Amino acid sequence: PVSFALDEDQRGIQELAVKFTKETIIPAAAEYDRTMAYPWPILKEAHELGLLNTHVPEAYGGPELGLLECALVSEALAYGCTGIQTAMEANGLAEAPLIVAASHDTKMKYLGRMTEEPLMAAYCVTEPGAGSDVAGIKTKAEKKGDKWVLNGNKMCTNAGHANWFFVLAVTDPSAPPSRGMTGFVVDADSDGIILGKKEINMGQRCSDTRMVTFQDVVIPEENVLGKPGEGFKIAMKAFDITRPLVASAAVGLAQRALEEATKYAQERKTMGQPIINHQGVAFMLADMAIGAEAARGLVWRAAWAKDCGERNTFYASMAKAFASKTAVENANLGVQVYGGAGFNTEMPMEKLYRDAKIYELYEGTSQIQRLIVSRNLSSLYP
Ligand code: CO8
Ligand code: FAD
Repeated sequence: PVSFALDEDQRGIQELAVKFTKETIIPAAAEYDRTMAYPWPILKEAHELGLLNTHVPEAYGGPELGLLECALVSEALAYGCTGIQTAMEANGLAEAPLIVAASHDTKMKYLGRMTEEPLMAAYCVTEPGAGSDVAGIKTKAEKKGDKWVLNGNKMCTNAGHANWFFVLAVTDPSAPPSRGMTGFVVDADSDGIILGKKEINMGQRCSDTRMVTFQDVVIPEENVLGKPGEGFKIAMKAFDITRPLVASAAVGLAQRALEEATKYAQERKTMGQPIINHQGVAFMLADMAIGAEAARGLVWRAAWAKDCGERNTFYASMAKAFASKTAVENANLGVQVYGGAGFNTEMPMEKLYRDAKIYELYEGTSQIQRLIVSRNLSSLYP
């Protein structure tokens, strides 16, 4: 039966994440934003509580939560700080290709260690010359004897703190991209890995984005995920897991903006009234509430489809596009409700405004989500 009521286990994990956000993330968020320091102490605590690596299967020490449960966690954490949550979610993204395609031994080795210790990992697909166009990546890996040799540049989250990388590389330039690329797990301490400087971003500033250069990095054959040539599809299938979660984080930000703005509108007075009594302000709040609720509904739809074992690409892209737009709109309206105070760095809305924009960019831009949605339409409605 279809139900919006969460069961006891779902409420339990949601409450755990909400409590952690309230007690640990929210008090620290502004300072991490200011210093841009990587939030290690918070990540360690989250690991201890089981809030990191939430979709890692039980066989490898993880909680093996369904995607809907992972979405509840993502929304709750992102409500507190999307910079910190992005660092956490980037682990989930790096792990997703392994969950999709790695052998038992590879999962045991690389997912197992993530659950044993508070370690971070990174998903390396984007390059300076190719982001939306994954088929256009240039990083290549060549088979030499029983090893692979990797060369190229990637741009990714968590790079400076990763224990290992998922890397997508061209292995057969003569094949079409969807059959000529291979996914690898690469240990971060391998020779030939050069880390670039931390990028200074508009928002989510404690999250670590940087270039990684692979120069003749030697990878053992057992670190190939699936079979050579399957990498492009593995990278895409990973997004079916993670786009609903990134969308869910955008909902967390949208919800935070709504709640902060609603509180402020009841306190702030103009023309002898709390501003919430002015219809012009109340309608902005109403739009924010409609957006957050609708976006959450799409996230749950996308997560539910995956949990039912269906291909959810279509809904994952809808959820990602809509929730990102909602995050940006709610942050914008939130600043408007705050008036001049919304522009002040000591008020929460300014950070939400800066943090929101990335949702329309990473994990596939809003244009790419529309491309994916639109490509499904003619077969759905012939
Ligand atoms: N599942 C299975 N197969 C798939 C899927 C899928 N989801 N998607 C595509 N395929 C298959 C197709 O069926 C096709 O198969 P075949 O060749 O057998 O017919 C093949 O793959 C090629 O597909 P397309 O023809 O659709 O390939 P295109 O090159 O035309 O287009 C996209 C593909 C959709 C444009 C693709 O390149 C894309 O998704 N681009 C966006 C890239 C992206 O999202 N990058 C994000 C990088 S990660 C990131 O930003 C991390 C952010 C921070 C992390 C922290 C989280 C909070
Ligand atoms: P481009 O692909 O150059 O796009 C430029 C513009 O053109 C965009 O508006 C885009 O929507 C539009 N466009 C492009 N192609 C089309 C089309 N066919 N139709 C319509 N419009 C189109 N990548 C990773 O692999 N791993 C990570 O961990 C990661 N983390 C990131 C963290 C941050 C903070 C940032 C900023 C980026 C990160 N990325 C990561 C990269 C991110 O996924 C890409 O920036 C994103 O996919 C867009 O690619 P691009 O920047 O090359 O833009």
